[in-house]
Parts: sequence; structure tokens; C-alpha cells
Amino acid sequence: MQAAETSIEVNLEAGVATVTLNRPQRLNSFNPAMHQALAAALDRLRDDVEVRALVLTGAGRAFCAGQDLSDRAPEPGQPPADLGLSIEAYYAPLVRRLRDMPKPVIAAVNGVAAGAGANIALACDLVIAARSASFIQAFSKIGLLPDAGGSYWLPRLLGQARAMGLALLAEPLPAERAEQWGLIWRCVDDEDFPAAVRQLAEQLASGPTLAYARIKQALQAAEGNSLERQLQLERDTQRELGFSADYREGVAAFLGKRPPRFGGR
Ligand code: T3D
Repeated sequence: MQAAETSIEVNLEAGVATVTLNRPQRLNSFNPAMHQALAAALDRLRDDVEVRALVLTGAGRAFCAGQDLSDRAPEPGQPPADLGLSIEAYYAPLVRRLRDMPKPVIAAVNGVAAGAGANIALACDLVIAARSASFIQAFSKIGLLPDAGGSYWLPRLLGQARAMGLALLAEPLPAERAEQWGLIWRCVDDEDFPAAVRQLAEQLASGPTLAYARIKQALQAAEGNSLERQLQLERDTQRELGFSADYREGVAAFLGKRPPRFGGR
């Protein structure tokens, strides 16, 4: 399947949907059209049973430079844009779509990820980055705070000291250090990046999709749950998964000393 959705491209192959942010001349920064196209694509891919893993990446040399600032140019005599409305209409729903996607989402960070572009990557389930890529909390350079979940992920993933440094100073964090700091899953050499992304996506697309969805939900719930509540959630979820076809297949494959063939249910 190949579909051009204005400023994004979607390609489906072997259960993997690759969604490419495609405004390379503006480093794939977001405008309303790209937000709308991405939202429509994610909703469609969420419901497509053929799709068992998603990859979000960028065209050209960048992953995403956040908000398209040419849409924010101050106009003499005009009131400034209400950024709260933009967050409410676009960025917060995008974060929710990625977090709530009932299949794994990989951010394949091919180049610089700045502003909301960095934090959209962090909203995905696994972040794999090319060694030449970097993450920039660019917001303070233009008088804003980290949005698209940034003020939530950074202290949780890095601790206050590193989160504060990145947010206040807006310095690029190279992919290699992002991996060392535990901000992302993996940093790989540029020449190995496409193959590493493909291998990771294909592995996830042939895995137990329902279990992956429940793993996402459980780890997200753990951020706000007590141990007691989490133990109850594990009991209830394991009960559901224990009745799934993939669990039967996984156990049968283990006992039969063969690779499992998960159907995703
Ligand atoms: O507004 C709201 O709705 C609220 C939500 C806000 C969310 C946000 O994301 S706010 C943060 C917005 N993003 C930024 O502040 C990052 C701005 N970009 C940069 O700092 C740099 O471009 C990079 C560090 C990302 C890359 O630097 P470099 O030197 O590799 O490239 P460059 O030369 O700066 O950019 C290349 C072109 O892309 C250039 O255009 P030109 O001169 O070739 O015609 C540049 O203007 C354009 N570009 C890069 N980022 C943006 C952009 N154009 C519009 N908006 C951008 N964000």
C-alpha cells in the first residue's frame, strides 16, 4: 500500500506501516495540514488489522523540527496566536494517539529532532536513532517550555538534573549520549540505521500484538499506580492474555522447540 497524504507518506510492507513526515524543506516541521494528515493516518493504521507495527520517521536530513515557526511570524497590529489552542487541537491529541496505539510504535530518528519533534519521538514506544541525529529541547530559545509531553518525559526518563539542563539550555543532545542517558532505546551507526529499523519493526510486526498492547497499557499505568493497583492490573491482564491464541501458540512453540507463529490475537 502506498498513499500520499499531503505532507506525510505511508508505506505498508510485511505488517509494518512506515509513516514519513514529509516536509523536508522545513525539516518536517508541523503545520496544520501535516497534523491533520498524520492524525488521519494514525487513526486508519490503528484500525487496520494488517498493520502490526508502526515506524515514524522523517524525510530528508531531519526527523522533525517541531512547530513550523513561519506560521508564527509576528504580524504588526495582529494579536499573537493562542498557542494553547494549538496544543489542545494538535500536539496533545498526537501524543495521545501514539500512546494509545494498540500496537508498537517505533520512532526512527534519522536526523535532528527539535522542539515538539523531539518530544513526539519520546512519545513513541521505542526510539532508535542514527548516530548523526540529535535531540534538542529548542523551546527556551523562543521563550516557550517543553511541550508535546516533554515536561513529563524528561524528568521521568533522565531525572531532574539532566531534564533541567536540556530544557533550560536547549543544547543538542547527540544520539549516542541520549542512549547512554537512557532517553532512547538505541543509537546505531548511520550506515546501519535503515537495516536496524527494519529488523526491529519486522520483529515487532511478527510478535504477539495483543500482548504488546497490554504491555504498553501496563507500563503507562505504572507511572501513576501503587504497587497494589499494579498487581491487580497484572492479574486481570494476565487472565485476558492467558486466553489468547498467541499465548497458546507461544507455549506450544516453546514446548515443540520451534519458533512461534503469532497471529497477533
Ligand atoms: O506554536 C505552537 O503551536 C506551540 C507548539 C510549539 C511546539 C514547538 O515545537 S516550538 C519549537 C519549534 N522548533 C524550533 O524552535 C526549532 C527551530 N529550528 C532549529 O532550531 C534548527 O533549524 C535546527 C536545530 C532544527 C536545525 O538546524 P540546522 O542548522 O541544521 O538547519 P537550519 O538551517 O536551521 O534549517 C534548515 C531550513 O529549515 C531553514 O530554512 P531555509 O533557510 O533553508 O529556507 C530553516 O528556516 C527551516 N526550519 C528549520 N526548523 C524550522 C524551519 N522552518 C520553520 N519552522 C521550523 N521549526
